[in-house]
Amino acid sequence: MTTIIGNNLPNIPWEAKPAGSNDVLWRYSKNPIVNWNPIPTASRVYNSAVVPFNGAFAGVFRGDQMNGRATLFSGFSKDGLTIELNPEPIAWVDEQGNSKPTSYSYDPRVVEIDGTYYVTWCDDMKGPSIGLGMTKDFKTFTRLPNPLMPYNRNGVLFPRKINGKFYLLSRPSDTGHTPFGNIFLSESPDMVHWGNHRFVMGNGGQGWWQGTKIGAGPVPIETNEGWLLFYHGVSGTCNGYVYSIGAVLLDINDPGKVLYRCGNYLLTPEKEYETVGFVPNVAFPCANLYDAASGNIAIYYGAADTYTAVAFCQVDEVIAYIKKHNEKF
Ligand code: BMA
Repeated sequence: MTTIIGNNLPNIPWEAKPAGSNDVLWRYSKNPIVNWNPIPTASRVYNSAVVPFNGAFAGVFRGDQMNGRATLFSGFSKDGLTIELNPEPIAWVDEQGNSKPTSYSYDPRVVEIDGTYYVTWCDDMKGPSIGLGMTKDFKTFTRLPNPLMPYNRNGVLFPRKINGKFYLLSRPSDTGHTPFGNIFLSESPDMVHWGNHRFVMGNGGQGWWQGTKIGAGPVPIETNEGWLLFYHGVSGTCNGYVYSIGAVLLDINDPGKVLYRCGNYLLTPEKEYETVGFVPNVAFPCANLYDAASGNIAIYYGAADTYTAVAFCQVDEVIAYIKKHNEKF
């Protein structure tokens, strides 16, 4: 039996699989949870990073402002489904407390490590790069040194040190809508100096849904079988990119090692809120919540670069599915 190694959080969003459904990852029936123009300062809030906070939930959210530029907003939620967004973008400070704004910022991930919430995002460092910051209260946000050189996106930290080091997944890129992309791993003793960079996994295989590029999604979930990582895979159709959600199991002590990788996607754009919007055909996962006792997992994903949506799965079932459809790349 697969078990999640982590906290029991019976209050995470959850909905049982609809009768008759064959989905391993099934959508929340009331999707989307964030609609067009949720706050006066952002027309679309979608790639969203929600975490447990003080018995409820908090998060960092990508919001596209009225000038079209992406920035990050904080927010809180009692139930993980109704999000109260702060209409003022996050006002980053440096470690001395001086204002240190970003020029643009998008695709946040948030992870709690030893009582500190670390935020990673796509930051502008003369081009896209990984931004790193921290908060304790989701009110004051402090920037830390950019961990990697440009150009890079989809920085995702592991939720604890492994062999005494912090671990960061990332996806080196170019300056635009990168037509390639593999997932790499870096490690650090102190969140400042990153090295021992390694290739983890690449695009391609038999799965056309991940033929063009891939990028890590939510923070990996620790299980007794390995790290469960959901990620996005992109196919390049004649009508543009299509973003689907896939999953892989990484070795617990050496997360650069792939144990099982699912050849099938778990969710691909299908519903109207995924196929119609600012950028059609995008399902982009940025966060997951879990309850260790029940094995229930809720995934937050951006839909069509317009909406925030939620989907559910069960750890046993999803890992069995990954193994069943394991593909050697
Ligand atoms: C990526 C990022 C994401 C976005 C996706 C699909 O490059 O910009 O924020 O969801 O493209 O447009």
